[in-house]
Amino acid sequence: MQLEAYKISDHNDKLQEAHQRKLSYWTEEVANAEEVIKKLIDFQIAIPSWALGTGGTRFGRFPGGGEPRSLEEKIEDVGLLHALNQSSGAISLHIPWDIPKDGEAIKNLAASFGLRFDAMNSNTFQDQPNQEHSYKFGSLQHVDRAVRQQAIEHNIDVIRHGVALGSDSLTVWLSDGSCFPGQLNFRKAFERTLESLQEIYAALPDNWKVFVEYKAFEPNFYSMTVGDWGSSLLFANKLGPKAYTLVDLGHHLPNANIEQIVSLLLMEGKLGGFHFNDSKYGDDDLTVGSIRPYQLFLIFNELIEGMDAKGMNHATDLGWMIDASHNVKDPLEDLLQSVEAIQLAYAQALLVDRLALEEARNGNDVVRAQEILQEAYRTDVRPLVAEARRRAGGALNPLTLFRQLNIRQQLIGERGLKTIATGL
Ligand code: AOS
Ligand code: ZN
Ligand code: ZN
Repeated sequence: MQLEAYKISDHNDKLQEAHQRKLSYWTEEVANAEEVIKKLIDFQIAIPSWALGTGGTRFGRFPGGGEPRSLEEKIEDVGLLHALNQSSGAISLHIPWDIPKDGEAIKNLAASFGLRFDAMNSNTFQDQPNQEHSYKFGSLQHVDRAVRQQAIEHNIDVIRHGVALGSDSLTVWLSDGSCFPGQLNFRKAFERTLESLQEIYAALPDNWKVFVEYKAFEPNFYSMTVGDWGSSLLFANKLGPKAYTLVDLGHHLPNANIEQIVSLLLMEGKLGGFHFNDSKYGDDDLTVGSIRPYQLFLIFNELIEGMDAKGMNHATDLGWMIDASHNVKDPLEDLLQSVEAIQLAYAQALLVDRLALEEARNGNDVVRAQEILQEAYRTDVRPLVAEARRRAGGALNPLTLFRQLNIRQQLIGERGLKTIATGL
């Protein structure tokens, strides 16, 4: 389904007066409000194709209704999100879950919704029907050359699909590792993985990047071959200038200082992209900003500081993606919340008085430094984010409009109550 523009303008007209009242504080009192609005308009967050259906755990899955049954319907769903918030202008595909039958047609369909293709994701963590070799004991790290070769070829295939769609990056997340002490020679597993990644790297087109995603545990519970930012950075450095580290917020051991990791990776020019989500215990894939919003703000604070120090473009120089799994919420509602949470943290971080912060640091004024950060974090930037959406043609309140228009019920009407999207 397509969302007609008049539905958004009707909604905005009804909310305009109240919105204008809240916004006037910004436009009248705050010097850089216009700049923040412009940056928010440019900032797009890619939606993962695998988050459009209901997720599950190994204990079960409770599907919702009207889930997308095909790649075309996934694109349609992201198109709906983008129409509502004008900030979800890209989709990230996972192969083989999303193999396009006709690349050109899929590209055109996405373009008709104003969408482009963000990073392509390979999958060597599951066995597919008719697959010759199993990934039970790893893929790029496997002791058997034939298994490694199969996984390498799969990644190269994913690049090919991405080229046809106009994507320019590949995310490699490996579940490779070991479950028990003694199972694996860590050094040899690293070396085999590096060799395999080098073959994939060699197949990258000139303008492409490869993102090496790390994860502390799961599905392997004793060691992960790309287990932390240190090992990911080692791989990225050894591979070359087109290789970067990808930070998934849920992939750290408890209480890791992710903002510091981000700062150092940017310093090294090796931060490539993000998977946004939130967690309480592990890779919980909860809605970004729902558990630790202050941490999210601190991460954005370092992102802006580090990107500005390198003259990077906030909107285009890193891959911004969501990676979440919605077990109990409507996936589309959750994704609207996620995008908003990211925009709020970004806007708050743009408000940080960086000169004053530097001055406080140089004077060892710890209290003032904390106050400067918290001043920005405690500011209600929702009117700014809403204004950016309105100016771009989106809804002042996307979630409210999604519900008022009964979009989920309409999707159920079109697709049925018992549909299952491909993915986890
Ligand atoms: C797995 O934990 C990772 O976050 C990957 O990014 C993975 O490819 C994605 O979550 C889909 O399963
Ligand atoms: Zn991820
Ligand atoms: Zn994950």
